[in-house]
Amino acid sequence: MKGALFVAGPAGTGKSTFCASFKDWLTTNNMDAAIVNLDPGSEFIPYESDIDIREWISISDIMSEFNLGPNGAQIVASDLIIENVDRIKALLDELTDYYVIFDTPGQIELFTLRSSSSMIVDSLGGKKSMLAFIGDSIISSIPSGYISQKLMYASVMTRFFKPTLYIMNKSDILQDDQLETISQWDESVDNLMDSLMEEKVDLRKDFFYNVMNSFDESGLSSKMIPVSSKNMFGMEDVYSAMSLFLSGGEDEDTMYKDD
Ligand SMILES: Nc1nc2c(ncn2[C@@H]2O[C@H](COP(=O)(O)OP(=O)(O)O)[C@@H](O)[C@H]2O)c(=O)[nH]1
Ligand SMILES: [Mg+2]
Repeated sequence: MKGALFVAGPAGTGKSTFCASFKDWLTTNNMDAAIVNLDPGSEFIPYESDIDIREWISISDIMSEFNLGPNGAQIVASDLIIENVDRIKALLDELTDYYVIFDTPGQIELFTLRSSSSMIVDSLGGKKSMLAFIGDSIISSIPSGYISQKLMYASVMTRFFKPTLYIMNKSDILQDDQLETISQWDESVDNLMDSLMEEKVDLRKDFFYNVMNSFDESGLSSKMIPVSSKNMFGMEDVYSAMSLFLSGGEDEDTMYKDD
């Protein structure tokens, strides 16, 4: 495997669509790429998976076996993924020169909050693992939505402690001036705070200023990469950011150390 990209994010932001488009972009550019579907609960996926967890885990079987509703079954299913790791690894061993993209469960907490997930990432991707957080452009176009998603991104980083790209998907839905405003928020916390105060006039600013400023100061956070999985916009930027890490540009041993 050349690299392992685990794609996480809130429901409906376009994780699965991004997986499909990024694989297409890689193969169109003469690279070998494969998708592993790690979402046992997905009913429809917009790609042909190379490895699919649904071959071994079925939500409806879990519901009847454990007498659970769909939500409880999704939680049990996420924890059962770990039991199939050796099978998946055996199949991954055949994908020597491949970039492998892992699609994760629809609801972000099913992946981010389960302790089994970081074991899954470590055993399947090892040192070549990184994550892509997929945020939604429409949510990001309002300051409080932008901040909420950045905090979710931080929760993914906290849990996995791996290099994590911040991808803003569905940028095709926004007007150019909206995209420009969001990129100004990404560049400068002062710009973001000015807009936030306009949205929420009675807000105490210090907390948000300090939280958002810490992203910049720590250097841990990746700059936002605007993407459209619908029209392939931004895929090359995702590849460049991924390559930078894989080629040692972002050294995984030092990136998260406080030195
Ligand atoms: N306009 C637009 N829609 C998108 C894009 N990516 C995904 N979608 C749509 O968003 C919805 C949710 O996508 P899906 O990939 O299933 O999201 P997931 O739950 O995060 O895996 C679907 O209707 C997709 O067609 C995009 O870049 N642009
Ligand atoms: Mg999905």
